[in-house]
Amino acid sequence: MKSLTQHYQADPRAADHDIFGRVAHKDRRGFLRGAGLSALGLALGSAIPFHRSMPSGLIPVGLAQDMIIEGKDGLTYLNDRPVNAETPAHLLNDDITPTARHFIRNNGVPPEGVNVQNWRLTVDGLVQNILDLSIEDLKKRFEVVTRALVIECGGNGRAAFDPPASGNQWSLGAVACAQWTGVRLMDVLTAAGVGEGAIYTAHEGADTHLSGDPDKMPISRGVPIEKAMDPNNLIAFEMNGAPLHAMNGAPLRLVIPGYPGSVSQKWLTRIWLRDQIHDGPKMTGKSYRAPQHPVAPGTDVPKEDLAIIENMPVKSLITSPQTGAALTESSLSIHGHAWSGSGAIDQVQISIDFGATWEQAYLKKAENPFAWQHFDADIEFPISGYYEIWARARDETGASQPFAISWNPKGYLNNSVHRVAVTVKI
Ligand SMILES: Nc1nc2c(c(=O)[nH]1)N[C@H]1C(S)=C(S)[C@@H](COP(=O)(O)O)O[C@H]1N2
Ligand SMILES: [Mo]
Repeated sequence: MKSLTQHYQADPRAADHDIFGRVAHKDRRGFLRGAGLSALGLALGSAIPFHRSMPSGLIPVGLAQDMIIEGKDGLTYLNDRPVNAETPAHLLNDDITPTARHFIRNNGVPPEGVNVQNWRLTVDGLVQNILDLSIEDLKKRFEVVTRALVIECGGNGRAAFDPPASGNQWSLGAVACAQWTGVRLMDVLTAAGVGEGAIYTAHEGADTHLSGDPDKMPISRGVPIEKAMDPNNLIAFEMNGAPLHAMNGAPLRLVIPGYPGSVSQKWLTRIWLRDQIHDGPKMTGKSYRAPQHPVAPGTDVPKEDLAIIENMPVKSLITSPQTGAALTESSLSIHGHAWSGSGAIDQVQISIDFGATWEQAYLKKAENPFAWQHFDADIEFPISGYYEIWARARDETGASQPFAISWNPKGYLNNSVHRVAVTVKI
């Protein structure tokens, strides 16, 4: 049996055509029919009796989950080209996210045949000295540090938007906190000498555009110089004590915590200092932008009213129990993490009565700035029945999590209260 991945590896255009029909490469929402359906049946190893009821563009779960990426485990695949995979909340229970459980968000095709020895990073643009560094140079010239840092995709939680927002339908798991080792971005920029007039960085990576066009980059974002000079940002070459995973940017990437994950360029080859806000792919238009003021769900917000997303909002995730759990005891320990792009978390509260009353969770201090903080709480269910466990975090700026999604057109920044449903039969 040929997997969807193998099919795509062998011939992506043919695979698109077979699976999505003729409109495939531009718009995958083609109707599955004719040759497409029989190819699908072939790939699945059996016919699809109810194919007439299949919504257009649907990838059978039997195929999407058939992906195997070495070194990854338990992820839910949203797409296979580009690869996008998130981690179910209950598999994010570790204090430090194992590499196997770190989500993957690709906009293009990862580079192949990566050679660590020959890898170069160029730092240029408005700098006093252009740098052209190997990974060995980075290790020799700069202090090597290890930090636990949260990376969260700006679109994490998009699946809950109503009306829906287009883009990857992430539920809760496009977030992770791995232990990253590398050199400080600040130290490298200082060595290059930030030139007068430099206000923004521009990041480039070695991945290629889905179209195959070598002149197009899948994504190139940047941050204001003040953010770039934050000592917590890393140019990382290790993840959890081992070389980076191929899907998480091997051999070199940026980790710029606190901002949307999209600024943390993977397969990093160039940092370019500019005298204007960077205008690379996914920096312009409506990408990674949100209205500055709340808007009613479904509002068509003009471009001028959208601002580039900077600090990610305060958020928490319950990692135990798992939603849907059938519990047989009245006492339960709850576990999870909380984080914010704007500083430490100072409180996490738990409710099992739909927010009528809240109990303080025990909150650990962060291992270092921009690491997530773990919380635990012991609760008692009074009687058998259906419960929702809710968690709500507050950061040191006083910001807390809303109940409703603050809707925006592209489905970013969903930090609404996490709700886990359980049944209790004592
Ligand atoms: N070169 C490159 N860097 C990239 C991306 C990409 O597609 N190409 N995706 C970005 C986005 S949108 C996110 S959320 C993070 C995800 O990092 P991860 O895949 O290691 O979880 O990488 C960012 N860096
Ligand atoms: Mo992202």
